[in-house]
Amino acid sequence: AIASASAMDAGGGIPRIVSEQGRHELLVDGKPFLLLGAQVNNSSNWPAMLDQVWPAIEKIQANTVAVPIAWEQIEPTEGQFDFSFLDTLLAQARQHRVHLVLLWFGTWKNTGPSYAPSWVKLDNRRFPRVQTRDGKLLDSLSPLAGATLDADRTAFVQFMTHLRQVDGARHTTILVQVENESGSYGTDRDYSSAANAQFAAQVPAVLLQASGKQGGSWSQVFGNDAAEYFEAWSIAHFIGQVAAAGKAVYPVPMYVNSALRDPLHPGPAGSYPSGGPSDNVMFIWKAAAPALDLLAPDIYHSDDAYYTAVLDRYSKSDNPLMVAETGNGQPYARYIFAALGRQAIGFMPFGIDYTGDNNWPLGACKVDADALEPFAMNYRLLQPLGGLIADLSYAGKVWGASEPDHVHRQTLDLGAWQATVSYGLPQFGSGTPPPGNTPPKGGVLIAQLGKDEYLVTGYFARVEFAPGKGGEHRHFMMERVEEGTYDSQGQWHFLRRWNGDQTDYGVNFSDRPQVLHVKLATY
Ligand code: N0T
Repeated sequence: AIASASAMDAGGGIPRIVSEQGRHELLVDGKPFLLLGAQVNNSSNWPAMLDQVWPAIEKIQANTVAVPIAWEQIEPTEGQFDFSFLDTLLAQARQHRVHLVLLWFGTWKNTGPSYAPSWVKLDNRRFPRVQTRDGKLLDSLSPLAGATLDADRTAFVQFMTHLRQVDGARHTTILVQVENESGSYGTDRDYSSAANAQFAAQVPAVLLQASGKQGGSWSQVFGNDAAEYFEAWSIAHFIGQVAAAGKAVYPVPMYVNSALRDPLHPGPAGSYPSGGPSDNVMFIWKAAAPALDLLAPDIYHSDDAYYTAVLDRYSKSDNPLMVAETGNGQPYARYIFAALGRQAIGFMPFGIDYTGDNNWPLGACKVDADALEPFAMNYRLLQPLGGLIADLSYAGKVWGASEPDHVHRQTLDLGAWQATVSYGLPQFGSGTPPPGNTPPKGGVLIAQLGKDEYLVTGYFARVEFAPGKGGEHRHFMMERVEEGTYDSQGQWHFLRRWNGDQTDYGVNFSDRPQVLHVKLATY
């Protein structure tokens, strides 16, 4: 007998992102889900490579793996589709009990069409490229070419149709990324004659409304920003239509990723991919591409000021934060705590497999078990707490801190209480200023469980509590500190109480995956 679709259904409906009061949550099979992910290298999207993927995924203990699905791979000849890799990938992901994020490498892959089939990327007449101001051809397809949109959208719809058929009842796939790092390097916009004509025309009403501007041409409305805003609108409109057509078939959450502009010292558009979802044009993407659930950063600078500024820019009431890519080197691992403290629904280091490929200096120069251990530690600690953290985050009750490069003490304002986080101190004794860890690697996560009661966890850090604003005059104590574990049902199991040397100098986290319930009080 053939199992009916409903008998196979994992329940809870298609994965989705819900938002309320400017906060967000990812639901998988109806349950809150914290995406602890890993993205494979670009060329690991072939069946023969998967044997070198799974050991790395097991090592890092990711619950989700992001893998490219390339246009050239599914439609090598126009109109003829081949989903054999997707089928193999789904079967193996299920065997390994992980979810998938599928990355649609189509018109844009790091701004270029390298993943488009030859019949696309060799036919510049049918699928024109972006032109610079002085007529130079860039290796980036124009977002204004209707033929390109049609071809990409057709392929994407075939992909989503197949995905619904093979995964619609199982929900192994929880997110789809539409294109990869769109935009163009080396120009602020397309200067082809088609583009120039549209640039001289009126700014679309939806965008005027979103930006609170009076009508006019792009230059009239947006002045010096006009070229970049026009390009962002054009690309977002293209990708938004691809996403919408895919969602009409199978509405899993969809997102785009950004090759960032420096949040603190942005150069001119074109030094970063102009028109991509950089932080300054997020409002344009929101208006032009409502089918996208979120815009996500790819963070390859480990400097803490840069990293946390990016997290702030992409964590918004209208944009759930998800770190779509980050370096797989040691300095990046700790930032999962800062990301979760800013309501992240997911975190994915890039280049996680044992193919021998690496992207040094963006990530580790050798991707092996030792390199992955800092990420594995985090996932080991956080995986059992995932659903709880996702839920408490949705209620606005999660705080996080990652060790900065040169500052060794931070405070977190929890409202009624404040937490001071120090790095590099021994477990025992007080009075010395924290020297920081060498290299920086500390992180702390705090979640409110009830009145005066908090879940506290982390690595390589000391946490000390005190009354919050207005309560400074009161005598403080930790009434009770329990260490325990969460089982797969989210049930808390008491292990022991911490007291004496283990609480006299705050609570001190080492390299052990320890989870505390801390009850705070005054007398
Ligand atoms: C990323 C990845 C992959 C510090 C790089 C980052 C991935 C793509 N691109 O390994 O190619 O598919 O999304 C671009 C970073 C630019 C340089 C940052 C300077």
